[in-house]
Amino acid sequence: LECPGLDTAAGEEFLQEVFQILLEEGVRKSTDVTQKVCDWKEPQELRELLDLELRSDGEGQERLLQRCRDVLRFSVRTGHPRFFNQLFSGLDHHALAGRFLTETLNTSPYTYEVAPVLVLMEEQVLAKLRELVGWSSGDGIFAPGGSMSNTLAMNVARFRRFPESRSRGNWDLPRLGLFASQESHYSILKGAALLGIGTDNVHLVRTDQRGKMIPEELEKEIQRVKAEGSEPLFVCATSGTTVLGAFDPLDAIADICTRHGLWLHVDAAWGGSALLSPQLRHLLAGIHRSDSVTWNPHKLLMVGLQCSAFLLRDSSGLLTRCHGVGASYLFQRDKFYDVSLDTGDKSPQCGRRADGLKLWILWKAVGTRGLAQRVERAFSATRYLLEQMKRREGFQLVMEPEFINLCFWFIPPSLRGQENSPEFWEKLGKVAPAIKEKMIRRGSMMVGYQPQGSHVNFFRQIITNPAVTRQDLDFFLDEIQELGWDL
Ligand code: ABU
Repeated sequence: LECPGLDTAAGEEFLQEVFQILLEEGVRKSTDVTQKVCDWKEPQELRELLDLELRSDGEGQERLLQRCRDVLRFSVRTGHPRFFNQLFSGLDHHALAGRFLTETLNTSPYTYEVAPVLVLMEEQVLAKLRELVGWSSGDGIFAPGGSMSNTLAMNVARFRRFPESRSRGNWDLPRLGLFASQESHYSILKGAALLGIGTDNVHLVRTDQRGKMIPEELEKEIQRVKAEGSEPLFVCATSGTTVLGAFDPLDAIADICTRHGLWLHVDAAWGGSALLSPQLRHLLAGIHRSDSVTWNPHKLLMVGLQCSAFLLRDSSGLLTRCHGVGASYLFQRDKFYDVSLDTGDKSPQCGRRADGLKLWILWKAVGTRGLAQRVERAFSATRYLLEQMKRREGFQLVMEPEFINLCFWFIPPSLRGQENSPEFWEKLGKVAPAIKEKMIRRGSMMVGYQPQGSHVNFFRQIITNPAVTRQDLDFFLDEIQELGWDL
């Protein structure tokens, strides 16, 4: 113990090298359109290439640096302008700086004393997001992803109606009813299971052709569930469904919730960022009438995984009353500063990532206007792609996009003209997986596909990265046509 057990000089030298690698391979090369999006390897080949075994002795610096390079080389380049696979993509340099800062600080924003800067930034960012929702006061906390934010909403809703359930559990509660659309995120089911409410008590409300919840169907479901003796509690409306990008009619749903005294949560994980744009915020008209909102800036705003805000209209301390336990070693009431800044008890987590910092620094860098432009650019890029798609042979839309989700089939020449044959749709359902396999093996681009309801597999193209240019979008269409031509 006479001297430190860490060689800080060697550590710093190592980090300097790692930063070079990060900048060159992780930032520059990963966002360079002339590079591949991915370098596909079969799992066993990749295991061997990575030499994953953990041994008794450590390795030297050169070997470790090579390992860092390998991580970057064999990982998918989600910052690449031709990565369209998820609702997140792209690499924002300011937000990445925020992520570096967060990692370096290595603290939890549960108390002001260990994270003074981060607590204040979180407070500021949450207040700005609430303001965009239309609330001048309220509460909130960052959660580890939209699924957890949605689950927090259900938990707080249950607590508000049945405060005693916190201590007594579910055993003497009535059978509760939760409502969300057929297109809602799967986290509503997961959350119901996790909270002991039960997936059977999630009632999936019918949607229209565009994937929007039908308010009359919600009303009917509520009546039906009541007649069966359950107690309706919570409605989750979705602003930007995962696949189709549908926005539920919030005002009509809010009317129903008011009439029945139900908690209205809006899962705006994907579509929330449209609130920044004066030309797109109408998609969420009525959101200010909700009780809570999930909004994931890591998606459309390119903040980096993960950054999910759970926003609450209540400003009476409901969040802390619902989740708080007041651990005496963290949340001492006799501290010398304003202990309302010890926000950790708003969350069921203890250790928590400081996800507000990267959004704060990005917001400082580009301003509210810059964030809005980011959303509008993604919207315009989708319109460009849509127009081009309509001019080309073989592309068939699942529906006209309302937002950024562009859903389509590619019909190879061998299937054209057979649209009325009984096997057409079955054969078409095999096209997207086949094209996807080819593009991944080639490493040229990545785009997601899925079946949905009665629709066989179709592509869901998502553009969130402002680095994407017209050339990338033309390339996208050329590549789909080329890869699908001889299927
Ligand atoms: N929360 C679901 C997002 C998954 C996707 O990127 O499609």
